[in-house]
Amino acid sequence: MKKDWYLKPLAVAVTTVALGITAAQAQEGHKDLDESQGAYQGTESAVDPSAAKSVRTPGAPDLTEDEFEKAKEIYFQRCAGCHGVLRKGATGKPLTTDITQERGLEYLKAFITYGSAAGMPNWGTSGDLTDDEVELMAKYIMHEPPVPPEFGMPEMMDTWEVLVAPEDRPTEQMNDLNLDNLFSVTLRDAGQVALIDGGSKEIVKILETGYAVHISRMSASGRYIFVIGRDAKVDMIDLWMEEPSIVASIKVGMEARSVETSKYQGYEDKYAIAGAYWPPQYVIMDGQTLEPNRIVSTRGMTVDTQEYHPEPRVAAIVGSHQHPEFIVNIKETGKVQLVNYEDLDALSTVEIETSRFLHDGGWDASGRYFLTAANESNQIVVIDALERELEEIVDVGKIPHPGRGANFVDAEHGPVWATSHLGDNTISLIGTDPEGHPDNAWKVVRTLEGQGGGSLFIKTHPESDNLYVDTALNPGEGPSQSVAVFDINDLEAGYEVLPIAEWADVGEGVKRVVQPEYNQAGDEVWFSVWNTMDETSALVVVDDTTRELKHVIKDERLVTPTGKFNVINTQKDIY
Ligand code: DHE
Repeated sequence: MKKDWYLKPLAVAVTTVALGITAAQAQEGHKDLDESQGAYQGTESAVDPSAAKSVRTPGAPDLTEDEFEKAKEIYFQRCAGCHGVLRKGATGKPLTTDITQERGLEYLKAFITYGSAAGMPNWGTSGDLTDDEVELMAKYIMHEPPVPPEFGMPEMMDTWEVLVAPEDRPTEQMNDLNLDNLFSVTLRDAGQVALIDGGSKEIVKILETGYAVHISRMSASGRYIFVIGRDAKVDMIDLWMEEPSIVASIKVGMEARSVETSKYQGYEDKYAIAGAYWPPQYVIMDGQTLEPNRIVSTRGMTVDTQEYHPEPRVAAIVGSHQHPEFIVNIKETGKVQLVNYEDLDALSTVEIETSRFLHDGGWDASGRYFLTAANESNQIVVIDALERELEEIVDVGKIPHPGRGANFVDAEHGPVWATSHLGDNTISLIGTDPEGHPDNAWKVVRTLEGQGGGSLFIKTHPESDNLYVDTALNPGEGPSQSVAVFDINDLEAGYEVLPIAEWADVGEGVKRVVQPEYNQAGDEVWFSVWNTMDETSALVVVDDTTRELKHVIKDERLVTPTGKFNVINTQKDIY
């Protein structure tokens, strides 16, 4: 298999059709594929394939040890992100042996070769896998999945490092950086973050973090950046050091996506929490040293059929401002846990049944309601963090993917929170003001038409009149290399397209434009022009007032930039 798996846009198949289509249909290929979803492929799982034990399965074609090992590696690299390590399914359909053996080798080969009409990539016809590899994978998924080992306290303690003890850290900021306007930029395939000064646009420092680093989150104080890699490595960066530096690190599992700190008054930064995909668990740590304190498994029953799920992965986590608790999304079971951290020896948790396949989300403008995508359910779940209950489940477009969403005032409908979608071109605006606009609360009050499917992130800012929507995973070069921008005061006028990748002028490559992020003042919007590792990427800064190009940050160290996190906007949940 070509070793250029990272060249493909990172993503996870956002939907797959039931495995009910016939082999002939699969042979059809996916002519009507909404290719934005096809572009959204499983990224390499951070689970080390060699860690999983091999298991032989009756009813499956024989494989040599070497073949099984090779297939296992391909599966962890290409498939686990969608189908789960145990192949129970999530954003990708289940691939358990009762299904795969019933479908048979020829069907599976066709399905892997041609993909599906709604998101399973065409691994064969795209050239990603050779015919032999396709056959190998078809045979492999007819075997029982190997189960990676658990990762508990002993393993975590082995990885836990305090590089600078709290008592040895500065008591005041030792550099003259404007920390409020600093950006932490994910350099995904480099496994690094770049700290970039929002004023000078200079790279202040590049820090080594976890493998396929994913997101950055801020401490309540705004002093520390917490970065998590897909390998579940959490790095804590102290921005007050003479040079911002990593002061503590830990691995909380073998694969993870989310990290947060305690935000409730009196508990600010007392605790940190990280959520893992494998093993499915979250870990509460000391907020100053990352010392692991409590590990909680998320295995349990799904909200719909109440069936046991062995791999309910932890998706978005936010720190409540209403109670001393973390709000934890559990993807496959569809449960939101409110984890009260007042007494870690007697952890009290409210488990709210919502909708399956929870993913990302953010606060409404008041900071009371947490709106989060149940993306494979085409819904937005609204949690009332004050009353600690489910407020509403709102049907929206196909596969909502809001990032943290966008809060603004719709001239006609009042305060709204918006999400765009992976599976269609719509943008759903949900009323968020039950006091002032009770008739609009927790309903889609307006639906806008964007450039196309494949949208990952939407953003605005209290100082801005603009709403930016990316279409990073749209199959068309046009939409994937540009962004749409709406005038919040005239939404029905439609959008203007900004040719961001063209402005970056980086030459060849996929050049996906991803994730708008404002600066502190809210008068600049930064975009990543996310190219493949061996091509040139860039960050493009747009003047929010004129919507014109203001600056391009090009530097060979900017390898596959994706998420960008402005310190004050991330710290204060401004979006
Ligand atoms: Fe992300 C947020 C999971 C692929 C860039 N991503 C999140 C969150 C989750 C998640 C659960 C919310 C974290 C939180 O708020 O605590 N992401 C996943 C996946 O499972 C998925 C689909 C596939 C995978 O195998 O990882 C995936 N994500 C991607 C990408 O391919 C992206 C586009 C590029 C990259 O860097 O990997 C990507 N994800 C992001 C970004 C955020 C994010 C930039 C934070 C958005 C924000 O504004 O907070």
